[in-house]
Amino acid sequence: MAFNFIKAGFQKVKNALSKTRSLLGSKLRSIFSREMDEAALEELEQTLYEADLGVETALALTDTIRKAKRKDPSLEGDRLLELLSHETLKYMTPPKERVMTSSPHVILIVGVNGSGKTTSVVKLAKLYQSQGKKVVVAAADTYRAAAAEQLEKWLTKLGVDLVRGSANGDPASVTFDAISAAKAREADVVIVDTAGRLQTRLDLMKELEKIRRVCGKQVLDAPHDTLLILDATIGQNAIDQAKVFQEHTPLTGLILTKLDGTARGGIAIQVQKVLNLPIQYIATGENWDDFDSFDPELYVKALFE
Ligand SMILES: Nc1nc2c(ncn2[C@@H]2O[C@H](COP(=O)(O)OP(=O)(O)OP(=O)(O)O)[C@@H](O)[C@H]2O)c(=O)[nH]1
Ligand SMILES: [Mg+2]
Repeated sequence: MAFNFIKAGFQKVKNALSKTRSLLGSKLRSIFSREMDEAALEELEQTLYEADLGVETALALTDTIRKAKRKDPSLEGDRLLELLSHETLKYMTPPKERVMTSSPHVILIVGVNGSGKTTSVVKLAKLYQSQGKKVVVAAADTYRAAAAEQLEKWLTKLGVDLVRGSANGDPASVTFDAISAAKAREADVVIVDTAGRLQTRLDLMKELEKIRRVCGKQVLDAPHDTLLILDATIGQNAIDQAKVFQEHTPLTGLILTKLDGTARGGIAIQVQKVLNLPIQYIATGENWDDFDSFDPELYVKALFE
């Protein structure tokens, strides 16, 4: 049973990463099937770089292979590829185990426009619901009327409660109302969907601060999680965005979205190394079920196999 579950999870990650796998995986197989000379090592470094693992990581990993081969020239491709996976895993942070001690547990979802916040809110609500948790969602993106409607449509289908405010209302007050409702209904989790904001807009960053303060007034230590949504298809930009968000808002983790749409899935590795934040979830498609807890081991295996 457990084994089948792991196998199914692995298959899903593999499918989602098919674009990365066809680029990275096939190149790696070709490199590691040849004699590992300096030309092959250079190609390895270039390939890792192209898959968005980052310059430093690409260099460091290549150097590890170079040294291993120098130490033991009889090492074959399979063993070297295994070593590469093993070393890559060292850059990954497993997601934080979340023990929900507060009632309700408040999760704030932030990110730039179009990164996949609202979609991820719905997927996350479904995930918690499937674990038997009562969820309330706050439609704190009050800038676009369509935002709350999009949430309402999906959450009604799921049977998850949504708290909406008036159009152009104050996102902090919607958040306040949603947490009040969650307390009254004895909900376990509140997920707050916020408007897309460019990390360079100071006024919008201040607005986030206000939303956070309101959460803290309602529930001790809330928001318990502040998850930044990063679109994997924008590569290096995602990292730059995250750095600026991190300066303004304390983040607890990341959700990496649209992994199905990129051949540069190595970004997951670079993101963790540079930002020192765990990836909590990955989104791998537009369907509700294209969403999973991040498993570094499965991820690396899917990348390199
Ligand atoms: N292929 C793919 N598409 C996704 C994924 N996540 C989100 N999308 C799509 O990306 C688009 C934007 O998603 P939203 O969830 O509306 O993004 P948002 O961050 O809420 O956008 P704003 O509220 O406008 O800032 C939609 O067309 C989604 O279907 C994913 O993991 N894979
Ligand atoms: Mg949205």
